[in-house]
Amino acid sequence: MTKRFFGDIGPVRFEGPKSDNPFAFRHYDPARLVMGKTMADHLRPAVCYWHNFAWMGSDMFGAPTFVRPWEGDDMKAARLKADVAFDMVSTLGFPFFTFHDKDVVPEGGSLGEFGRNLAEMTDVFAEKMQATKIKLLWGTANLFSHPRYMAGAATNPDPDVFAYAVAQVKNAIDATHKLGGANYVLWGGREGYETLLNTDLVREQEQLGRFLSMVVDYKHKIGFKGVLLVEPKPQEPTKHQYDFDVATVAGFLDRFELEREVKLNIEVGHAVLAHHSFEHEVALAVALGLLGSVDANRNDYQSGWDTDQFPNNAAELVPALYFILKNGGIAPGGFNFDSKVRRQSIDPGDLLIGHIGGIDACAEALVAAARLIEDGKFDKMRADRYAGWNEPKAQAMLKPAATLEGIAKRVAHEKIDPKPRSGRQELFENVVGRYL
Ligand code: XUL
Ligand code: CO
Repeated sequence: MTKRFFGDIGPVRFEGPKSDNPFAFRHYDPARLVMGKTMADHLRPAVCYWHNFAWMGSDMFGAPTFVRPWEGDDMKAARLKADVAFDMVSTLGFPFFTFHDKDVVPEGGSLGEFGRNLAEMTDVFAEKMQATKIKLLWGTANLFSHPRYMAGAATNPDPDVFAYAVAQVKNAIDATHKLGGANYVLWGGREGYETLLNTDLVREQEQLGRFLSMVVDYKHKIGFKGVLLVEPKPQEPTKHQYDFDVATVAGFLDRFELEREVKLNIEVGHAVLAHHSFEHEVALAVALGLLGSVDANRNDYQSGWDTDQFPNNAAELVPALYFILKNGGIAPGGFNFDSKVRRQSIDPGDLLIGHIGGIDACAEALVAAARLIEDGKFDKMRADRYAGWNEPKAQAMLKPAATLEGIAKRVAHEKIDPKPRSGRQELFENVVGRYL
C-alpha cells in the first residue's frame, strides 16, 4: 500500500470509560476476563466486507457518496480492497471478518470467471489470514443482487436459476472451507414473493428445502466443519420472505429434517422487522437449540426499514446477552457487524468509529449480563415464579399418564382455587437495569 487509507489512525486500544479519544474502546477490553472467558472469546466480533467495502453510499434517491480507492471491477481493485479490509480488521484488533462472494471479487463475464476470481482471492485471503491471525467467521454467496435472481434463487420459477444458484453456492462453500470458516451463512434475500397471484408457494418451499438439503450433503462430502446458518428476515427486499423469523425457520427445518444440521444467524434489525425483539429471537433460538451466530446491527425504530446501523444502546442488548450467556456462549458463532455508516459519514475514520461504538455497546451489555447472572437474584426471581411446578402433584400433570378428567377430579377434591400473583415486570426491568 502506498498511502494508507486510514492515515495515521490506530491501532484502536482499550482506554476505559473516561477516555474521550474517538478511536479508543471505552468498554471493549479484548483480554478482560468475564465469567472466566475473555471478552474477545465471548463476543468474537467480525467486520463485514459488504457494507464497509462493497457499498459506496448510494440510496434509492442518490448517487454514491463515498470515495473509495478500491472502487472498480477488476482483480487489481479487489486486491487493494483486500489490503484495506485486512488493515481495518487489524486496526480494530477484531478476530474475524465475513464476506459475500460478490463483495470480494468481480463476477466477470461468466460463472466460470467468477469462480476463478474467487479461488484467486481465497489464496490472497489465506496468506493475509496467516500473517495477521484474522479468521473467517463466515462466508456466503450473494444470491440477491444480480437481475437473474430477481424472482428468487432456490425458489425461482426458472430451474436454470436454481441450478446457477447451486453452482454459485458450491464455489462459496469451497472458498469458506478452504479458509477454515467457522460458519457458512444462507440468507434468502429473494426467497419469497412479491405477489401470491403469480406464486406457487408450495413448489417454491419444496425447492428451498431441496436446495438446503443439498448444501448439507455437500458440506459433509467435503468435510467442512463449520456450522451452516440460515439468517431469518421477514421482508425486504421481497414483500414476504419464507425465512420470516426464528419460529418459521425452525418449523421449516423440522419439515425437511434439517434441524440438526442447520442453525440460525440472528440479526437485530431483522428481529425488529418481524415485530419481535432481538432477545425474543435469541431466547427462542436458544430454547430450540438453534442459536448459531448474531448480526449485531440495529434498525431505526421510526423508519420501518432495515437500516443496518451500528448498535449503540447497551441497555437494550442486556437481555439478549443474558440468554446468550445462559446458552453457554455463542461460539462457533460471533457478533458480526453487518452494519453500515450513514451516507453522510464519508471519512475513512467513520468506518472505525462505527465499529468501536458497536462493540463497546455489546461489551457493556456483556459485563452487565454476566453480573446479573453471577449475582443470582435475577435467576432466583425467575425460578421462584415457576416454583409451584416443582411440586410432585404439578409434575404429575405433565406426565403422559395425566388426563383431563383426573386433573378435574383433583381440582374438585382439593378445592383448588388459585390466587393471582404479581408478575412483577417492573421489578424485573429495574433489576436488569441495575447492572449496567
Ligand atoms: C441482509 C443481510 C445480509 C446477510 C448475509 O439484510 O443481513 O447481509 O447477513 O447475506
Ligand atoms: Co445480516
